Amino acid sequence: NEQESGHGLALKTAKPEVARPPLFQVVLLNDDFTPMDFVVEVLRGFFGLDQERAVQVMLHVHTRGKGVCGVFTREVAETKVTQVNEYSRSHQHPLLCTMEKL
Ligand code: TYC
Repeated sequence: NEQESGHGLALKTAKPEVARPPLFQVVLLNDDFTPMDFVVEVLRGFFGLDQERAVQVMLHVHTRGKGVCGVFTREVAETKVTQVNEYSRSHQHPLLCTMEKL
């Protein structure tokens, strides 16, 4: 960002540099009770996955214990986590959604 301007003095120039915000994975955790169809509906409805990708992610969570729903900036990730957990609770399911900094 320093530039030589002929008289030997370095001047700060205005290179349009923008900081990339920290990113967060939104993660679903497995449990023994939430129906598979409900998890697929959550992945479609809150994360915009198509049926095939939603089933893949749900089965990954089911077999591996957790799985990534998407990657977002902090505010968007926090909103997804809150909305998914409230939605699951309102349907009496224990499904847990969390976030992890990348
Ligand atoms: N393990 C659940 C079942 O057998 C299905 C499930 C998948 C639950 C993913 C939660 O995040 C989850 N019905």
